[in-house]
Amino acid sequence: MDSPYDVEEGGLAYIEAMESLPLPQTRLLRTAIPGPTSTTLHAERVQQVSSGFGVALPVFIDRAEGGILQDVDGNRIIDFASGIAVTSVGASNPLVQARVRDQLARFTHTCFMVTEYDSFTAVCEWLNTHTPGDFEKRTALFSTGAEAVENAIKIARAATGREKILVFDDAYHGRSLLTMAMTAKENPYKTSFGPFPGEVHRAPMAAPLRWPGGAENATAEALAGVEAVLTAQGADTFAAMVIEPIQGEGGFIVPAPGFLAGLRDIAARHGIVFVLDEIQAGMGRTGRMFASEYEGVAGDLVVTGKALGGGLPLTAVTGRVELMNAVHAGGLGGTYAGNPLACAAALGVFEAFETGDLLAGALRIEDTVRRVLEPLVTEDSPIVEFRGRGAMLAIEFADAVTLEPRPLLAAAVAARCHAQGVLILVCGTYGNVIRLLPPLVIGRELLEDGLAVLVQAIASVYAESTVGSTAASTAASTAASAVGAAAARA
Ligand code: PLZ
Repeated sequence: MDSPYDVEEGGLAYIEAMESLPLPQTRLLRTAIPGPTSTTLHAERVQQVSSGFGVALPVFIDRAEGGILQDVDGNRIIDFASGIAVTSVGASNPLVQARVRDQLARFTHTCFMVTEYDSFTAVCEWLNTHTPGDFEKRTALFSTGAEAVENAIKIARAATGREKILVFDDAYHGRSLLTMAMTAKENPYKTSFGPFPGEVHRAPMAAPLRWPGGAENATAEALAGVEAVLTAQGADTFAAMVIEPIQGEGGFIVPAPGFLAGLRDIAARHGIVFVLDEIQAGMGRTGRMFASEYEGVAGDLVVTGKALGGGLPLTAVTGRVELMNAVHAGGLGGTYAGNPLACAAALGVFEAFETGDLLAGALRIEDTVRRVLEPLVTEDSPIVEFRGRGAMLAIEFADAVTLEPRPLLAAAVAARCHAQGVLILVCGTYGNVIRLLPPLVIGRELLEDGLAVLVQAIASVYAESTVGSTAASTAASTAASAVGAAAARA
């Protein structure tokens, strides 16, 4: 199909007609990626935008829908990023669009601290009902994830009268000053931005792959490590313990079984508020509405964001009424906190989950991806682990024997995928993890096409490096069959 930018076919009317059509859910390469228009726009960007902003793929997007990002050169790129786990219901979900359009026509903003609107209450009610935990809850809405995490700390401090915060190795909680201190990775998040707020202490994370005492001992030994930090620092001086139920930026690390429940028990024993940062893993991403459900664990406070607003900035802190109401009146807020357009979008997101089969969709994505990528983890393969849940999945590149991270392999694979029109993101403390975050609404054929490109990219990178021979031949044959399966469907 032609790009809407091919105006010869009928000028503006043609463009408008094209724009009202659904975006075809197939990958299409019309130019190199990035194409000439993106390249020009990127050059202009460099002249205007702070160089502090990086970019994973310097391509400018014209439209996005389902599993496709269509760029300004008319290329159709498979979206394995969802704007970092935001557009789970799709970047043009009609239920989200309809509610936002209606709200836009009525009013854009009042500031909830000035005059009220009931969509704010409705979003809070949904979160109070759907977050894990069979106790009375209240919710506060905010705009960014970092802001919500900071507010969870404010609430925990007000409720406990304590100051300290416990966070974990490989954690990511944001880029504001306090959340930078809570984030583990130095570069790029923290370099040159200190000093940071004090009273942030770090404990071991029960990360199975690299746990020195072996994966089977990770939970018990990490919990002992947590107790040791608390003992050394004074357990009764901690306001909050904050953890991602599956770590996101840190490398899609699924904590060893029982770790989250053990933390909850430790927190309860010491009167520490247990805070789950579900910003990336929550809102259906893992095939359950909240990732902590897999471990049967409820937070005293749970922080949500990203997919909550369906692409509009909306985040929340939800938790026990006695904590949420411990803050003095007027102590929480923000000009844009729970903006009406964002609340309308969230109500559309809830409707999408209630009417669509999206949690099952996330599990189907996991099945398909697991079938293709898990076989690549062989004894001499630099893919040392396939992990994650639902539509939050990753492969880690490292030396098969020493586990020394191989970030250059991950970067090379991502670059080849990008050139073939598949948007892949890298993450991890060592930058050696390829993560997949497709929209939950991605079609199976598109998903398989994207995976075939990924496997082919891995095989071609192996072919040019010194990767073990069985790993290389496994990748090559997996690539051949993945490509074959995708082609058979096309
Ligand atoms: N907590 C678990 O994943 C945001 C950050 C990308 P904000 N993750 C993507 C980047 O490089 O800035 C995130 C998260 C978890 C908190 C946050 C912060 O959310 O909305 O970016 O502030």
